[in-house]
Amino acid sequence: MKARAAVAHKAGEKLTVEDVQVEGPREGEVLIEIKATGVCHTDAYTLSGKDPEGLFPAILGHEGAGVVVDVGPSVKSLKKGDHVIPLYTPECRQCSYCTSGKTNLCQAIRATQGRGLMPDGTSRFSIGKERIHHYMGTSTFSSFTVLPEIAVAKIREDAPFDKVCYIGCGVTTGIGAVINTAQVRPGDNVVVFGLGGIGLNVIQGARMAGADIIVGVDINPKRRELAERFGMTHFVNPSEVAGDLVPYLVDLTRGGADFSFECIGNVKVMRQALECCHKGWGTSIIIGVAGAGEEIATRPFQLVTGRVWKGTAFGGARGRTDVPKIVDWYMEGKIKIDELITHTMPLDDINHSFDLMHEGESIRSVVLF
Ligand code: NAD
Ligand code: DAO
Ligand code: ZN
Repeated sequence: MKARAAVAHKAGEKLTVEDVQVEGPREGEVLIEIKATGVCHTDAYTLSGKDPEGLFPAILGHEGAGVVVDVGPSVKSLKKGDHVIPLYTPECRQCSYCTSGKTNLCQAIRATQGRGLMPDGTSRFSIGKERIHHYMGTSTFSSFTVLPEIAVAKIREDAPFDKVCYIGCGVTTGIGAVINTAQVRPGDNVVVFGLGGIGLNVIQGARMAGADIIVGVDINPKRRELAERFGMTHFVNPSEVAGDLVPYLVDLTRGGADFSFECIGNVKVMRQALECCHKGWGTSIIIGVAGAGEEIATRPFQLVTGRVWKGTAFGGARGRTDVPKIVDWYMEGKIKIDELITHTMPLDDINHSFDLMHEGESIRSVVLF
């Protein structure tokens, strides 16, 4: 069948919106009509060419929502008409990672997903004779996409696609990092570095968890007002701090953060995030994705004296289990999403969403199909 998609032909070039061929679902796969997709920093990172795993040509996008329009043989958990969110982190519930109960990093389709292919080693996308790669197993910048059943979360039908698509990455990553990975408890003090699409969700997760002091750190002063509405209690602009940022944050949190979160992808900030943690127990969670080849550094004594360095992917969430619950939280008014979707646009204008992101103007742009 024909679909309309934004295609990334080469690293560093703009996407081109064009017709692509999409093959129907094979064994264990479903065809999804995408209704809305967010545009995340990670799409921009891959498009820029900095992603060592980036493959071209590809259809990017990993923050979508839509409707199942066809199912392949042996699909049991989904049917035509189901409302769904595609998952870049699948949940097979059978591999040793899933059954360990220790991680959300299901490995069932990891090898082929990393090569931009479906689990049988082929692509469902083409333009003429040219094969187009899938991206993160989701390729939501296409009006139709194909996913394995194990990488699809079924959601309630009254949830608006143009809002809950954001749960496909940013919302779940930020809130999940607080609840699943850090397990912030009432009264904890938290520092969040980077108040963009991820960091603001960390802030709202910290507020939900009952954190006491919630410090937000960002070089963009425009982020302050929204972060305050999401629960930030103190704003710090590093360029306005005289002297070192780390001791300033240690003072502000009365001895150091119980938890800090790096939501930028900057290895220098990752060090500050670790070192502003409380001696003896403070834990720093890396969420940001750093450039290829970059490394983190600190003095080992920081760890000897009890600080802990951790990371999280997709907020530690098990997608098929947790994503429908997060959609319920939104529908019940327990979490905010609308305020973070600052721009919407048709697929034809998708390149504008990358400009807005680079200019620091948007939190989330959502493309409507
Ligand atoms: P974003 O661009 O919306 O936000 C980044 C924020 O950091 C901006 O507000 C910017 O002003 C601020 N910033 C930049 N440099 C800074 C500095 N030196 N000090 C303080 N603030 C600074 O990006 P986002 O969509 O929120 O994504 C953040 C990071 O998270 C990216 O690296 C993205 O790839 C990554 N990410 C990780 C996961 C995961 O599962 N681990 C999931 C999604 C995104
Ligand atoms: O299982 O080895 C693995 C890789 C899982 C990939 C998880 C990616 C999470 C971070 C990338 C940013 C997502 C938008
Ligand atoms: Zn698994």
